[in-house]
Amino acid sequence: MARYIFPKGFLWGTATASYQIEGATNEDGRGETIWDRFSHTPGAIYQNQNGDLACDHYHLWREDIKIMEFIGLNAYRFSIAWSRIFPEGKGSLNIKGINFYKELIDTLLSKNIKPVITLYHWDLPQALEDKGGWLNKDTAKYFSEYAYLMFKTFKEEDIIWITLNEPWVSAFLGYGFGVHAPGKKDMKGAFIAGHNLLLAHGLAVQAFWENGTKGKIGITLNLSPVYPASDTPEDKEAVQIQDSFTNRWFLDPIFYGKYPEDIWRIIEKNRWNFNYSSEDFKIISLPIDFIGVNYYTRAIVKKDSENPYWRIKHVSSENEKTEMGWEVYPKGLYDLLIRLNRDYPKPIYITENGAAFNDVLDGGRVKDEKRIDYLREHIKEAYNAIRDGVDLRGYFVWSLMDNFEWAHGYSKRFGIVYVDYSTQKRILKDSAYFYKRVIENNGLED
Ligand code: IFM
Repeated sequence: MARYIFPKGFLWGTATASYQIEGATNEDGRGETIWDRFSHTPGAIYQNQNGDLACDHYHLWREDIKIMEFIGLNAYRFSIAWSRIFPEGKGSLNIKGINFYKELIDTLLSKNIKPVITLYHWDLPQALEDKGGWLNKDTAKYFSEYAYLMFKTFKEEDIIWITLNEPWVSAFLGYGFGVHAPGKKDMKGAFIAGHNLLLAHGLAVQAFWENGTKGKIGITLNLSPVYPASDTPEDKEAVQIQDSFTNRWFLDPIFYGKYPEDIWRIIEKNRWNFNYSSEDFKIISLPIDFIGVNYYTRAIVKKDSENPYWRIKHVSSENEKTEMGWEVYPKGLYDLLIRLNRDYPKPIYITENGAAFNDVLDGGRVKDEKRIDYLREHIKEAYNAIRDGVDLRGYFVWSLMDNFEWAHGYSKRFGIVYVDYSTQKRILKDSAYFYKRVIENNGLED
């Protein structure tokens, strides 16, 4: 029997995000966000659903914390809605918004659940989007002012702060491919948005260090290891391009203060170049405490001369897929962690890992065996990475509960807790009981 027992003090958490769970979008002075606007645009979201009510966590958060206590979490990752603090993104602040998060944070701390707080999980105040959003460099400055206020408010608390969640997704799905808010379709714009997001991250890190905040600071990136479809030099080159575009485009500036050259060449060829100064990179690469990794699946690519921009094509494997169509590939998590440890050495938290499956509530129970298998196999690979030298400090299941899955609305369920959206009743799935046992044992036996 193999044993996978994690180091003492390892964080076992779950993750959520404000727009996906809170609801109460018009309450207590919260300002409109790009996701309110986008989700109310006909045709943008599956069945025109929106986050107006979501899981009503804004009202049910006490009950949700009780669930966290029952599962035994020692950490909880959530995000602050910028527009609850600054309804217009800047200027006058909204004390009711601060009080909401203060109560939430105090309660978590009183239950020994460490708050892991994302400052930006995609819900940009609409007032800032009206001035250009992430295409406007000023947004980075306003973000750092909001971040500074949060660091000051919670200066004495032992919090893990995450500046941004998945800036690649914000930039490319929001400004390049138009499938996320604000729904813009312009590749040059996506690269500019990405740069300003990186700058926002750096300025917030600067604010963190200047303020002498007690906690820790880092960023969360969505990362996928890339594998070639064959051993040909062409397919290996395709791997390089895909890796530079999705992984290194954000890692390299943060760790080494520069963009990967191969992508910059593609940018120039397509006349997507934008201006930036070397000063920007000094800020973007300010030291951080850790890197947050969101891992769901891997990418397999081959060369494709027909593709006008990237000359690569994604290839599907025969392996099992989740409801999102994402291949289940636990070994990819191991490969990714080993590579990060080699090329970008820093403590790591797996800030998201999980799967959407077609859960059925039957007689008050959800037997989500596939999710249990998914979690078990990924937790084992996380353990293997620690065994092989990776400084991994925590693991967060996405998600605590089913929620608003962006353009997919409520059609994809990622939670270990089932949400009956007609009553807002929470029902622990079998995976929640599985995770409870993992936490009690600080690992697995298999
Ligand atoms: O729901 C999202 C989350 O907001 C960011 N990471 C991926 C999750 C699943 O798609």
